[in-house]
Amino acid sequence: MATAMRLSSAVRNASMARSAAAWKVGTVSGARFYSAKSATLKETFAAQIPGQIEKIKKLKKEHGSKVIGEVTLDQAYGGARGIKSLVWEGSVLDSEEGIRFRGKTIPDCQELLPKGPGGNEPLPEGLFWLLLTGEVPTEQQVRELSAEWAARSAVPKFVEELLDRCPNTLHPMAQFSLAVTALEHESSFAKAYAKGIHKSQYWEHTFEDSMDLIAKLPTIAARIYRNVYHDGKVAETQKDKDYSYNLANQLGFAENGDFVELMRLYLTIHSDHEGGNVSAHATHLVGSALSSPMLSLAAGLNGLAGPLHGLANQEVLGWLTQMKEAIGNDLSDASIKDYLWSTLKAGRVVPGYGHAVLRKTDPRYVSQREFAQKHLPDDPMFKLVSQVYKIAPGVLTEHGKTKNPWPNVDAHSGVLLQYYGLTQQNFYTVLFGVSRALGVLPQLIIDRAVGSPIERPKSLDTLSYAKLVGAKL
Ligand code: CMX
Repeated sequence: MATAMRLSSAVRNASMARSAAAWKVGTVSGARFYSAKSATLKETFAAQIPGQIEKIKKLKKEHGSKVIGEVTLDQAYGGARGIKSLVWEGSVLDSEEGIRFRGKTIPDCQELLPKGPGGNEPLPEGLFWLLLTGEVPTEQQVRELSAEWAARSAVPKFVEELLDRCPNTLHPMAQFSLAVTALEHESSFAKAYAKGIHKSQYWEHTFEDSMDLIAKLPTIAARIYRNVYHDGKVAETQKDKDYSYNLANQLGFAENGDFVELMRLYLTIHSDHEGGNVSAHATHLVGSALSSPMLSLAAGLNGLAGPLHGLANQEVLGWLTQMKEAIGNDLSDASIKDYLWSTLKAGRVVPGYGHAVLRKTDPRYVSQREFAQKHLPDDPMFKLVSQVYKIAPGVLTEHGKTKNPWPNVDAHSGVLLQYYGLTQQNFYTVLFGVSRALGVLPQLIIDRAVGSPIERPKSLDTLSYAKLVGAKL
């Protein structure tokens, strides 16, 4: 109906772009470039919208009343675990196999996505493209996306000043969330909505905001890092470099090419983990009220900052450091086992182990382990991590509580970062947050493009649940 017909000019431009083998003239940072025309990300996505809307409409019309699951009382009291009620196009998490981004495993992405100059790791720009469109971009499309993000990277002065005024004792994640919230001031979506726009235009403003937001995150993250731990000076974004290079450079680590490669891998694998995890779900939920991408992402970041979710990567390094202090150079099986039991007996969780969905070693852990085996095989902390990997699953199984005794993504990331000198673990979740934006914002754009409704599951009180199951309390 009208939604499909009223599609914005971007859709028309997209079909024109595809039919014309034209040459494109552009400017990035004042420099004109000439290149064979390839569709931009916005054009590519715009061209998909009518088909996607039709697919969903057909699916709902023909099968809308079919039952797709049942809900037990345990699930209602158990954090909604396993209840199918969210739509998330970018990735699906299999409990045994791990994550697939648009059907592609992490090794597939490492093979298929364009790499950085002279590097082996995929560029997160390519993953963003894949998550939004389901298509693997060309080298040129990815280079143009890098240039576009670099061109949009300037952070408003008042946001920089906000960060500069934060006490160093305010956790970096709280500072990050504050800065992202403050970017609301620049929101194209919020401004357009206040003026009054047609629903069919929501996605374009969401797209523009998401691109701006992502582009500014490295500078914001680096400002927090340089303010809290160094001299407060942040390098300019280099307009001819990729996103991960710029993040590494602004943090102060780009001289080491391996660190830049690590950032490419890190930002790619931490991006998306389907829709039910706290940060993805929170972004999606807040976005469903048509809050701007800035406010929606800030909500997700606040969730990521919890120790059972993203903050676990900070917790892991702290826990490993304490273990090292306690056991010294004795990395024997018995010594690691004792330490694990002392953690469990103290009523604490073993950080970096367990998962709400996964039931095997997280492939994101595996890819980081492979990176370590290649780049830092003799690092003492990597050796400790490897020993914990050998012993912890057995101890956790014997402990008998966790449904998944295997490591998740957070069990490995800190050890890689500390090896290159990024030792301030309280900062780690900010890097996770930069990456998570690349996963949750594509879905927000898709939600707005296909007209997803405001989210509003049903809640009941305990008395009502008791009645429902025929129990007397
Ligand atoms: N160490 C000790 N106990 C653990 C555990 C661990 N690593 N993982 C789970 N358990 C315990 C739970 O606390 C729970 O105990 P209670 O019954 O006393 O409440 C029991 O095992 C059952 O939990 P589960 O169903 O296996 O796991 P959940 O889905 O409830 O929770 C998670 C998943 C990740 C929060 C949990 O495994 C955990 O706390 N892990 C450590 C923190 C961590 O690494 N978080 C990062 C996850 C990845 C991410 O989101 O970034």
